[in-house]
Amino acid sequence: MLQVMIINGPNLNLLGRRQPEIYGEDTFDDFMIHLKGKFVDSDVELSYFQSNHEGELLDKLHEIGWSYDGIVLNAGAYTHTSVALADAVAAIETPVIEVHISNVHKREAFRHHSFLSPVCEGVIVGFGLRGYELAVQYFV
Ligand code: CA2
Repeated sequence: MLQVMIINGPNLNLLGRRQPEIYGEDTFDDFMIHLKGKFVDSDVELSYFQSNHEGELLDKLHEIGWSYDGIVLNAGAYTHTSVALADAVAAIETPVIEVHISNVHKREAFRHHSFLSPVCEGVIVGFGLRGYELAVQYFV
């Protein structure tokens, strides 16, 4: 059974509660039920972790980065600021797909740069929550 973890960074716990015009109307917990249903016949176990704290995101990458088969990472605003997260993604063995719900390239210039993209296996932006499904599909 493949082990794939979705990791969300800061403020993504607010999904479905604020700014639905950018991030949609679904909470992530509701979306996880939908996503698990999509892969029910696949040989994959999906798990989910969210934190607003950079150090906790680093700890989770270190914890699973040598045992899981895939990581789907939306590091939120840390994408644009965190050398530490980029170093962790580069250090671990598990391949990481970077996902963004919104098309960051259509937004403010500070969202156009990602410290993570150069160390990720691939990048999916702008497809809403569907991007997480596309990323999991890559690992299955
Ligand atoms: O588009 C994405 O997925 C982002 O990673 C979301 C981050 C943003 O800083 C990145 O530039 C792009 C922000 C997450 C905030 O999520 C919210 C969700 C609902 C309501 C308010 C914020």
